Amino acid sequence: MCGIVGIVGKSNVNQALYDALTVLQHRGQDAAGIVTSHDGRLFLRKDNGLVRDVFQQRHMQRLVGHMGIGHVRYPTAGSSTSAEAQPFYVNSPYGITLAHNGNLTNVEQLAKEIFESDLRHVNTNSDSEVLLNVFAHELAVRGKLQPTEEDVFAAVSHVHDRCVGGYAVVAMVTGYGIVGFRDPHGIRPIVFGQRHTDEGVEYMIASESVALDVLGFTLIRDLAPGEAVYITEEGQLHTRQCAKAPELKPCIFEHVYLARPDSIMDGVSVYKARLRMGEKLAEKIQRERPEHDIDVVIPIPDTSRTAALELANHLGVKFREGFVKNRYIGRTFIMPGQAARKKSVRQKLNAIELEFRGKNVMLVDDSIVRGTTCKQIIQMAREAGAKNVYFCSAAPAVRYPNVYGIDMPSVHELIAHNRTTEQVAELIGADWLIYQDLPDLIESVGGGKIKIEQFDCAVFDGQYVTGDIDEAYLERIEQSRNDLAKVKNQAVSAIIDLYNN
Ligand code: PIN
Repeated sequence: MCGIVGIVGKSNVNQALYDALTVLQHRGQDAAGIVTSHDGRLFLRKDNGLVRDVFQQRHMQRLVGHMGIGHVRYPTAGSSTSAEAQPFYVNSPYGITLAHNGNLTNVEQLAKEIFESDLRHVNTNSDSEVLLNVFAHELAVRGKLQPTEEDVFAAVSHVHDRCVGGYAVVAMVTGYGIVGFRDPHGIRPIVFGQRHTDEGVEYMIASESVALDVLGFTLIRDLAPGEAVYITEEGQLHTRQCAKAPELKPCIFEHVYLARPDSIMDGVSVYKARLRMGEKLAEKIQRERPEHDIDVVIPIPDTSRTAALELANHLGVKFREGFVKNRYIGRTFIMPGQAARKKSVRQKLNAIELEFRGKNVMLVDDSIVRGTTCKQIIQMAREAGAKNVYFCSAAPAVRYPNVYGIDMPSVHELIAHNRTTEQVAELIGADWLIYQDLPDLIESVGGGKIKIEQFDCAVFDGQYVTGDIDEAYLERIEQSRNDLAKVKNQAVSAIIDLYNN
């Protein structure tokens, strides 16, 4: 999962891009980058780290220009070095830079084609660099000295023909404009909006509407699946449907956990969807145990608060903040003679004992993935004196890997993979475990004022909307994860050895 932004403004856009990236920081904390264009020149700064650490005054001063794009990266398999921070750049044609949220599922075949047929070199393991080269090639073959919107849209159409997977993209064609586009299933989110200034109208493209809100832009709308928006450097806006058979099937996990609650995605308020998740959970509890003995509902901060609040309301049970989260977790330093130790949940969360002592508590989290943190949290609730610890997940059991750009552990690390609810309850140490039912989650997100019938729910049901995912593919990504983990472990051991010797 990553965050993307693009702005065509009337004055320097460096500060606005920086601010937008800080608003999108929840979508990725691993690396950040901004590229701007001024007088046909590009100015780029990208590195590993949080937005506030990557950009210093001296970098910002260099990022001049009225248009630019930015990216925050979440670590996914194959993207961990600063060379793989985005935006990516190719010099031909025109000088194109690109930032991408998602994952291409046919990247191996594309990388081969790019090298063997398109005669292009790709320098990293990132699928985003492959995507950029496909787009650049498709624009280059139009053979124009000055690309028009027709050329840009034709290139996007060819990208749709060649690329499979989830992708929301912003790309800047140096000196000409910024294009945003979304895959034909609309798996990953992307919106665009405008704001009026004394100098004229400015446009922004972003992963989430909250970035527009905070910067004073008004949301025009989401890009439809397969659609592209092209804003010229002079501020002319064009949109076009570029896919042959677009079909909206957005990733439902955005609403469960990834997106900020104050965003509107495909017309649906993430906050309201989470409230409905709480309501549906309450209905399920009432169906399954009308005589339940829950004394108090306690959210595990932060994401689950919205669902937990409504769950408590509908059950008529007290809602209490039983856990306090430390917002200022520090870095882990590797000292000579010590091995790197993972930060424990204990350092991030602390229980307020008086909310637990002698009570039957219902803890609520947005989802259970590995089950490792929720196991520790249940243990903390017991140590704080809870009589019984019940656990509610606002999402159904996560049983399958994600292949469209969410960094999920491999299938064997998913606690619910090949396990029943009772088995998971036992493993995490809950006296009672309730998962949201998938139809209820779908209804929570798609059953409000704006109706969406189909979603990518693959992590819950194993049905991949692009139709190209088989066992062999899943095995390959599992293998590459394992290889990557090995390389990372070796690197950590090497650093520790260095300190020790
Ligand atoms: C964390 C949101 N959420 C908490 C992410 C824990 C799974 N985990 C997914 C639960 S926050 S586990 O609210 O945004 O801080 O199943 O792997 O133990």
